[in-house]
Amino acid sequence: MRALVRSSDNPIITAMEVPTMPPDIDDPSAVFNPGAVRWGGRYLLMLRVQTRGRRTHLVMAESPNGREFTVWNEAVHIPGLEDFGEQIFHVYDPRITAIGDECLVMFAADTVDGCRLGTARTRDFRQFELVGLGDHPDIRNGVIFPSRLGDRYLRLDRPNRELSPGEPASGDAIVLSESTDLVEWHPLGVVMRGRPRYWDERIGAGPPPIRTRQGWLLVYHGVATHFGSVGIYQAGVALLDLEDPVRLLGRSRDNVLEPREMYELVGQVPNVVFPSGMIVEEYDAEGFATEESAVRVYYGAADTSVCMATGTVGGLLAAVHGR
Ligand code: BMA
Repeated sequence: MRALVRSSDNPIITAMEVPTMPPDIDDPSAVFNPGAVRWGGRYLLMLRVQTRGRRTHLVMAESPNGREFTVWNEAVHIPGLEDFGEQIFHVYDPRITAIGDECLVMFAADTVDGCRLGTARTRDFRQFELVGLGDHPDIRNGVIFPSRLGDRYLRLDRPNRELSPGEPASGDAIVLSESTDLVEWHPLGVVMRGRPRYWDERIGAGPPPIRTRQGWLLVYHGVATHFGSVGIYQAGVALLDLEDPVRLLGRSRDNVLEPREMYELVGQVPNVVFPSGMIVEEYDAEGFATEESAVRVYYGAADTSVCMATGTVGGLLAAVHGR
């Protein structure tokens, strides 16, 4: 049985639905890799919009039902990013975590010294406050857990390093880190590594993990790099210990979503499904996602459009154990 089933409306958002926002956004090339959250009774996505100049903008979209989205007509502005003292070329791949009465957005920021992970906070997705830009030399795929452990925030991240000579730096380990101020992060240990020669040789967290009674449910992406073509980006699932999330409890043997449809196989970067947002419909009174609950996973397809796949928490948990 498939743990995730594509929406028949895919792709649910294409570049054609992004309104013109002069002077920066006009007839953009692509929209993909969205962060997702249910907030204020609405489903919200933070889209990565790419223009013909290959410049990146973040733009919100909203929906009453998680399927039909309207893209806002103003781009996200995070004050303070422009005078950071170091040129930021792109801000992209935002992951959204609702925690307490606010949302934290963790985003990748490309600089001349590599990729950094920045954090912004918001309550309405109109006004943002920059919390900080971490100073790890090269890191990506940062996702903040939706609850704290005492006074510590937890996140999963993916340090980059040169894995093959001449190729862009990438990563093969998901690391658990902690912070009290969301600016300085300290690594606690490696949660999981890539599996050479299989579907997930290089890996990175997808959306922020979901709290279930069995553990933290994580959707992650894996890249198979051992083919002659470009890497194949797929999605899989893992389960981390609730009290000690550096402890991996299980991990799907196979992927649960891989490029198969034309909109995933062909585009700006072919052969990519990149899960970045996930919304769980139902939590019990103690804040655990119920196994019956529907799940919506939002993903970028071929770095070109936004797609959705659905399943249940129980179905994803079963896939962790390869059942
Ligand atoms: C990764 C990131 C993602 C992108 C993917 C496929 O390294 O840059 O933003 O979607 O590659 O190009």
